[in-house]
Amino acid sequence: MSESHVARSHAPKLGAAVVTVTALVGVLVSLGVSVAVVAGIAQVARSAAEQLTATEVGPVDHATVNESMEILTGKMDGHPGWPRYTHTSWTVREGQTVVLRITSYDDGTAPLTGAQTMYDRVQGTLGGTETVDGKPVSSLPNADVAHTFTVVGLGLNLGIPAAPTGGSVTVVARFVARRPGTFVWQCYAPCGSGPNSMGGAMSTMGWMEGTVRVLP
Ligand SMILES: [Cu+2]
Repeated sequence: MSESHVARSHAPKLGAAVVTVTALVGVLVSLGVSVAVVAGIAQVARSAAEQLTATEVGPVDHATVNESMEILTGKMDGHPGWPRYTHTSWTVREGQTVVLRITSYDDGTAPLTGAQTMYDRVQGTLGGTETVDGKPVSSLPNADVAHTFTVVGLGLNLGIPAAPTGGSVTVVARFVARRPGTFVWQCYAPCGSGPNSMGGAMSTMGWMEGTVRVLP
């Protein structure tokens, strides 16, 4: 059962509570209880209702949340030939604007091949762009691609270019998680080992794949 369903199913109860308080206030006033005391009771009832709402429905979304990932080289993570994303699993709320910052230290390229060349285009972000070291782009030259951050279930695709040797490159993108669920993200650039460079890090959870959880 989704949380929004929980919230909805509690709404009538909350409404009933407010009606009850209003009725009670009317009775107390007619009994001659001071207006100040009645106002106090109403205030307590209201803040209890607000607390209930805050606990059960959760914070109102449309807020902006920040998520930061890094891409380490195989040398940096102790597994030569195995580049790795950090912070591979994270959770946001449906409707939140996510500012995703990916800093890569990997200077190797892994140009996309075949049908996967479509992943050199930025997709699913606000404005259809990402920034690369502050410069907005809507796609990357395929030869520059080192990794992608691709969440098929959310229609999101970011390209990560190779970093300058000994330095880093930072990609920032904004997107709204519009569907609740748990979505696997993957890198689609052939940055792994073995046949077609699709083994090793490319096929290992916590290296070039992970999950994005979107709470309803
Ligand atoms: Cu990769």
